[in-house]
Amino acid sequence: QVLETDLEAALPRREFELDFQPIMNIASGDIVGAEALMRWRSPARGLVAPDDFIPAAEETGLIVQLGDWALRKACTAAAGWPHAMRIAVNVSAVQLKSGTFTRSVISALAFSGVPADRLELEITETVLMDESDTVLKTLSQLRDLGIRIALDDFGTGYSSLGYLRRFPVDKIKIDRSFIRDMDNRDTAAIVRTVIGLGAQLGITVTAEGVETEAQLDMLREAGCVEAQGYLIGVPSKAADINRLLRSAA
Ligand code: G
Ligand code: G
Ligand code: G
Ligand code: MN
Ligand code: NA
Repeated sequence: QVLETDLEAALPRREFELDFQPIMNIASGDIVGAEALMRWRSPARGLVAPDDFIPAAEETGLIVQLGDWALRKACTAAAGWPHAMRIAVNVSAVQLKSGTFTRSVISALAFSGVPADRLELEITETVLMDESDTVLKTLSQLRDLGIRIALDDFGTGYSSLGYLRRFPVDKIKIDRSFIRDMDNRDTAAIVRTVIGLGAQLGITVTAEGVETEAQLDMLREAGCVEAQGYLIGVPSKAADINRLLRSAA
């Protein structure tokens, strides 16, 4: 069976799930929110990771519907969290180009009752590489609503610095490949430089893929604001993250 065909059927069959991974403020040690991560529980294929189905969903356009579902689901989950906790949701370039995305976001916030300033949308550089005015206009509208925009997988794309000038973001998430190799002197220097850049620009920097105390110590010394990764917490079911956030508040 072709992946695309299975994917189309998966949405009405309710085969998609969201897991949530906690994000920690390094200085205080407080959990400040969580990122929603999509999974596809396919009867034929087992549990499918987003890297293996998001590209196909983008090609067929299904990502627009699927993304709307994820946004609504994530905001609904966050509505039950303590009030300071933020919810981060990944957004595809295809969603931003659809021209209906701002409406979807407003609808998800209204439906869930979550205030705009608790929602963070994670985009990648490919989103900003797009020349289309729709994308930049949509991002500006979202920011005007008080929603935060995070640049995901930072450092893995092209000319990251140019995009920072092209569109003002609220947060940079340093890709986990850099954190993994931080015992390398040059990689550590790059990480420290990005953290310094964030501080200079007034942009929150989050380190992804933090797995060891040694990595966390280096990030703390460098002044990194937030950390996410297996050391802080693995992606978990809504009920488990709810419990964690409540005990953390
Ligand atoms: O039951 P649940 O809270 O998961 O559903 C929330 C809404 O999202 C329902 O109205 C459901 O029809 C819709 N929905 C669409 N696709 C999916 C999916 O893949 N999984 C789940 N759980 N709900 C989906
Ligand atoms: O959870 P995992 O490490 O397998 O996620 C891999 C990548 O898939 C993440 O880096 C993220 O960018 C992407 N991803 C996860 N959930 C979503 C989602 O809901 N929408 C989009 N567009 N991408 C997602
Ligand atoms: O949005 P993004 O592509 O950055 O999604 C984060 C991905 O990284 C998710 O698929 C998640 O499962 C994965 N991840 C989260 N924490 C860790 C970690 O500490 N180590 C590794 N190797 N992967 C992680
Ligand atoms: Mn992400
Ligand atoms: Na990332």
